[in-house]
Amino acid sequence: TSQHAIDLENKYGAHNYHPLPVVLSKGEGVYVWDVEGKKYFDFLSAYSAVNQGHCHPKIVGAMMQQAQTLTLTSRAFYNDMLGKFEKFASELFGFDKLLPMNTGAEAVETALKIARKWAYEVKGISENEAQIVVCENNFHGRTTTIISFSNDPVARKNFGPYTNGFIKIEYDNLNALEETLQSNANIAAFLVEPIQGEAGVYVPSEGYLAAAKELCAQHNVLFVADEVQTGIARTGRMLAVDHENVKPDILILGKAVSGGAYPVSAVLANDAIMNVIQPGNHGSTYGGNPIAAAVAMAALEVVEEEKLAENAETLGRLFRAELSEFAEQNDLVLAVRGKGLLNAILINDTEDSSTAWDICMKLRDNGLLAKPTHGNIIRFAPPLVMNEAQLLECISIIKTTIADFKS
Ligand code: IF1
Repeated sequence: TSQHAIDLENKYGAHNYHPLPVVLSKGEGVYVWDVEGKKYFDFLSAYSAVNQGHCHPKIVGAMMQQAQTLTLTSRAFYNDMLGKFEKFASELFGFDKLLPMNTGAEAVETALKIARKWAYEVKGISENEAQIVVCENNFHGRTTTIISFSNDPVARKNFGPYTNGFIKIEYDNLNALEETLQSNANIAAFLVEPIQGEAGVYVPSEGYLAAAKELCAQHNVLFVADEVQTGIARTGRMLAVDHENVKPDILILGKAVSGGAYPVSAVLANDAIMNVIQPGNHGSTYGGNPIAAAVAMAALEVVEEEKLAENAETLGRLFRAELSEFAEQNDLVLAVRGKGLLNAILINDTEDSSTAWDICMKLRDNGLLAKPTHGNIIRFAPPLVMNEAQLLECISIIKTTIADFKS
């Protein structure tokens, strides 16, 4: 039963999460089922890892075939799948080279290392002086270096001493970026999320990313886009930076690169940057393994074959139109915001309230799974394989649940 599974995790698992009390045992497309057999719409998609839908047959098929053939060689030897994946993804995203890792945080770490090495060896910054500009309220993962430049006390506190070399500026503030780049000659890179996920699906002003990229170019600073959550069609384009025709100097991908089937992440850059990495500088036992390569190629093909970016764009517009209209008549919902199928609603309560959580519990009872980010924001991010009829059913569940909600 559900309770048994929850008890097991509570007793034997570290308490590093606070899950919604639902125990899932099966998934297919936009649906998941709990151990009692109740069916739900998944409106989290494993934080946008499952953009292609649960257990996509093409992705699972590629994984099973590769799993029966060759799973891991380490990078001490070549394997016959990695190069194919590197070529496929480099051409798809328009870069010379790709460096494969496993998780999003590792890919962010990789990008930071590349940016620093580039700063010393190409830009000519003195040893140990390089700075990386990041944004307030960022989320880039949970390693010691990454939390060093987080400003979330829960993610950071008592994990010090912290890694140096980061300058924090306000997100969506071009003046702050320009002033920082002008006043400091030791800046290697600007690391940014095209939409801030954990901050509550915070979409920057139109033109921000393009102007930020231009400022970076003027100052010989690398523009590094963390598309771990926003990438792979989630926001209505293959990459969120595509909305502003921005080409990052370094692109960080994770999550849906594998469609949720396997941990795969990647960093892409052109030779002038990527070639600073030489044997021994960086790596990972599992990074670029044959299963990862086969799964990622299949997962990226699905995005193109099933036109998931176009679908996310169309359904996202429908979702926001319907929910903003609802927000006007309902006191509990203040606003809806987002891009493509990465959206959030703002609840009329304080950040430390439990209202968003309580609404998510009711949504669960009504067959839709979503998770709050902060006490007053609910993120809505279904798999991109959803169709219009399914989305309309979900919108109806969300409206009814909130209209009936009493705190
Ligand atoms: C958790 C948030 C989402 C990310 C960006 C790197 C990573 C992430 C932009 C690291 C990871 C996750 C991890 C997850 C919660 C989640 C999240 F709410 F915390 F912000 F998606 F919105 N860059 N995001 O969003 O990737 O190492 O996890 O593979 O449980 O911590 P990872």
